[in-house]
Order: sequence, then structure tokens, then C-alpha cells
Amino acid sequence: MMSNRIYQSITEKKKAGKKSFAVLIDPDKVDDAKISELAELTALAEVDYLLVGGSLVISNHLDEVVMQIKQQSNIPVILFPGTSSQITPHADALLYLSLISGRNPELLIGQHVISAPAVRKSGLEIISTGYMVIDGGAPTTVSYISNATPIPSNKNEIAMCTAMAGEMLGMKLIYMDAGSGAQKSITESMISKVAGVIDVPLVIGGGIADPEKAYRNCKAGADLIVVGNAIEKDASLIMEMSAAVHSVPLRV
Ligand code: 1GP
Repeated sequence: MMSNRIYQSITEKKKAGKKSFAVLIDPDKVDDAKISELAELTALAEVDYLLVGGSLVISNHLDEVVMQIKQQSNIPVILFPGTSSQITPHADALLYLSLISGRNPELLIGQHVISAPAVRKSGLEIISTGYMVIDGGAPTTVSYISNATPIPSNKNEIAMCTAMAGEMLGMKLIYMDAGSGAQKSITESMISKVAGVIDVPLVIGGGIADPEKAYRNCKAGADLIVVGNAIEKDASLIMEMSAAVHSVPLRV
């Protein structure tokens, strides 16, 4: 039986009204020293999850990067693959992404069909994720690579209907992403509208550059905040970001 441990931890935190914080590690941008630094800082900051991936992973050392992280950290490692080749059995779970905001059949189902046997064989916990790219103000790697138009940042209704459809199709997470390094992160109004129409956990990422923004996104309805770029530039932000997310008062 496939484990359900990581997903359960996400939903249990959501049920308890607790917000979670994940650091996104791009395997192209880390070496051994960086991994050690990140392992130490994320443990101190009580980061909930480590996401590993990127829309364009050029280097070929995903296995080694994940093994290194696992050796040095007890925080669960979740793969966030840009393509179906970015899979390693050394992680704990895989966000099994279907790009439901786009109309590119390859990223909705095509790549999944091709990689299904390898994904199953990996033994990873699979978390079916409705992935929604929201316009972040500039074409990002994900929108270019995916050849799919992002949802306009002011079209809350489209985002709401897309998330609802994803949930009704059985997806266990909805991940709204403005793209790595987005100029404009997702608006709080879109986050709160989408959070209001789904029961599954809502993941928010893309261009979150300061702890206040992370805090406000959680207040608006995000359950899990993902930050990559800002932390690549300044690793000391891990502590402040994690503290901000964890300081959001419990919903009663
Ligand atoms: C990108 O949501 C992630 O897919 C994180 O974005 O790198 O801008 O934090 P940043």
C-alpha cells in the first residue's frame, strides 16, 4: 500500500488551522555546502516541508541532491517536478501535477501516461495536485515551457472554477503558482476566493519575497506557502518567513 503520511500531515495541519511553510530547492542551484547550510537553517526555523524541483532542471544530479538532503535533514522532501523525468525514489513524496489552468494536453495527462510505470515503481507517496499558473506580470520559465497561457491575475472567477473542477476531479491539493521569481505574486483576493470554494489544502507560491506577504497570504486562505527565489538570494529569510507563517492565529 502506498503511504499517505505526508498528505495526511498536510491535511491534519489544515484541519487544526495551522499554516505550513515549504522551502523550494532548485537542484540546479545547490552544491554540498549550500545543502548543509539549508539543512541547518530549515531545521532551526522548523520548516514543514522541502520541495525539490524546478521547471527547467539542467543538471543531472537530482538523485544526489535529494540523497544529500535526506542525509542531513529530517524534514520531509517532496518532489515538485517540472518534467516527468525529474523523479527520484529517494524523496518522500511527489506532487503529481496536472496543469489544469492550461490547455496543453501533454501537461494535463500526456506526460503522466508515459511516466506512469516509472512513477508507480518509485514507491513514492503520490499526491495528485491541480497545478494552476497565475499571471505573475512577466513570462516565467513555467509559462514558457508549458506553452500554456496563465490565468490572468484579476480573473478570480476563472481561478475559482478551475480549482473547483480540480477538486471535483479528485485532486488532493490545489497549487496556485505565479511562477518562480514572479514580479507580482498572487493577489490576496484571488487566494481568499479560491480558498472559499475548495476543501482540499491550498498551496501558494511564486514571487513571495517578504515575511509580511507570506503572512497575509496565509490569512487570506493559503494553507502552505512555498518560497524559492527570495531564499536563494538571502537564506536568512528562512527564519523570518517560517516564523511569519507559523504565527498566523489558529482559525476557530
Ligand atoms: C515556483 O512557487 C514556486 O514554482 C516558488 O516561487 O521561486 O518565486 O519563490 P519563487
